[in-house]
Amino acid sequence: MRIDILTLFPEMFTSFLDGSLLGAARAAGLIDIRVTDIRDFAEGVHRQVDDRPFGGGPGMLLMPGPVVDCVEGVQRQAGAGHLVMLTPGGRRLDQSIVEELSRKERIVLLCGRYEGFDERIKEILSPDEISIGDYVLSGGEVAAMVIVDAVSRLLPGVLGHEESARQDSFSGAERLVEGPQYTRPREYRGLHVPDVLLSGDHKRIAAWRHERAVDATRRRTLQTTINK
Ligand code: 6GU
Repeated sequence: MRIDILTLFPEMFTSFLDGSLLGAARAAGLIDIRVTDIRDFAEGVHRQVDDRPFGGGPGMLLMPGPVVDCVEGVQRQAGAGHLVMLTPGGRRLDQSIVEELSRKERIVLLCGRYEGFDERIKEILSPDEISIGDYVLSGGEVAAMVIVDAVSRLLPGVLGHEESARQDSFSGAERLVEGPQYTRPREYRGLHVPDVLLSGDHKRIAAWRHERAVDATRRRTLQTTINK
């Protein structure tokens, strides 16, 4: 898979992309990630990328020129791909959207800053607008990292342990969250690992885990409902 990240803050991605899981996957050629500075497509001595909103209001908007030129420039180089715009007004990211994105050959992630994008950017590019939750970030960069992390660990070979992605919370037909898990020691501060996990009876263990996952999912759904 190839992922292009278009941003005004390319330096935010350096340590993230070189980090353990992604760095190794990139080195192994499993995923090709490139970062492009939107400001490289700005014109004039000031290389301006943002301006005040017509009609008044706070903050600055990304101008259409540099953003559209940047997207089209990257697309000319490496093919159109699936264009994602990171914006709090987009459809809310969940594991099924992550799976959908992981099946694409190529993704372009467009990060916004300031108060948002000039509407004509959306009209011209018709991006898939995605948000990572109902709160406001100061830009799309952290959201783009969330997508790159969640998508890349689903790619064959990246995790190095395909089972662990299949068993994750929100995966599988039932979309359950994972139940409790234990490692050594068998007893810690008087708390014991459940006997069933030490039984060696894999059918019983699978049944117990499923039961705990259903319970954890039910509790979480209840809590979410209470919070609303
Ligand atoms: Cl994708 N961008 C911004 N600025 N804020 C957000 C978001 C994205 N998702 C949730 N909040």
